[in-house]
Amino acid sequence: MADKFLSISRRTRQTPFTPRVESAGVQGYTVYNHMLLPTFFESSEADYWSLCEDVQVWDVSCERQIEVSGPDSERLIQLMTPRDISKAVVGQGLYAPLCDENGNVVNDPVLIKFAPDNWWISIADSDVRLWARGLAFGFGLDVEIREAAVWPLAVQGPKAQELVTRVFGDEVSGIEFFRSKMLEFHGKPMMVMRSGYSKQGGFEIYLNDPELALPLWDDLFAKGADLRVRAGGPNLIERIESGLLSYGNDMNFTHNPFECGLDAFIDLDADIESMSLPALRTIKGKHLHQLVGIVFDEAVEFDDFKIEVNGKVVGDVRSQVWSPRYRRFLTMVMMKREFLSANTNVNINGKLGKIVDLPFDFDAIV
Ligand code: THG
Repeated sequence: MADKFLSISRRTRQTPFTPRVESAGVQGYTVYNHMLLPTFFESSEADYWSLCEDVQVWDVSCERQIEVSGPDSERLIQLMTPRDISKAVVGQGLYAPLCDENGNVVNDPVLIKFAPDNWWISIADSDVRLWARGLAFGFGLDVEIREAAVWPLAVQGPKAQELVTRVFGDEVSGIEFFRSKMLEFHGKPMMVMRSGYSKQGGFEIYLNDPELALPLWDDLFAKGADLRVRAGGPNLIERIESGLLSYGNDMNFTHNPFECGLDAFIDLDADIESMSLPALRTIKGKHLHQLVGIVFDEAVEFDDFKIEVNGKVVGDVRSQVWSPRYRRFLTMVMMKREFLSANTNVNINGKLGKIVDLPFDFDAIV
């Protein structure tokens, strides 16, 4: 489908950074959690090289923070995820699927233990607040649930640490992966976490005062000029090469975490109260699909995103991109496991695709 203009209204919420995103020359937006998310500035490919070689500032305000506070907050978070959160420390982030009573994926957020009775669910694109409020009511939990007045700004790329240090000081280098510190900007403490939706390294600054949005953006650009800082956004090429999943694209509420390859984030044997664990223990090993990579030497056009073999649909193309670095066409496909057990290739209109595990192992592919 060709790109169209997006009609913007109050429902497609802007962010405190939008004025600067606009003046930086944004060319594409998507809508994520009912909020604008910039997709590209110069071009997807030019943005990709800038991200991999220098440093970028991303308005990821749309990673909304669903704040759960009160005495039952940890109990509610644990009910929602099959990942054991009991050992998390304050300031830690945990990538964790949220799963329903059937074991299906509701969202794949970063969970943040902000304080002992205060958790933030840094959500992907689905309405977690509604589900959380329904669960809290149904289970009779003593919690408050709201969307926090917080707008994350990501700084990503090999020069991200240098840039964030120039703005927030030397304490930045001591932040470990998926850990955070409260650091001051204009006298106001904000959470700075070593995290972000790329594998190029970097940080996320959780802006908690909209008045400081433009000063923060401007400071990053003033101090990063010699680092060739650019505006960017989650980059399709980079995230597919890196095997980062995108909820709503690669998987949705009809898939379970085994099908998505999220096994590492499920503590099947943990003695925890998680509403999806009974179902997940039953499903494990018997799931019908598997998200895999299929690699082609040249771009392929799919009919209706379906992979058909001998007139039968064996897979569903969820994401695809041309990789300029590896000069391969990379697809992420939800395949029938039955087909995978007997095949290592597919043939689409005469083009041979090699089926591989995710994340892509380019040493083996190229
Ligand atoms: N940052 C924050 N919130 C988010 C995202 C983010 N919410 C939405 C979306 N992105 C959630 N999706 C992901 C997917 C992967 C990762 C983070 C968020 C990720 N994974 C690492 C990996 O796969 O190597 C490590 C996970 C771990 O070890 O815990 O970083 O980007 N705030």
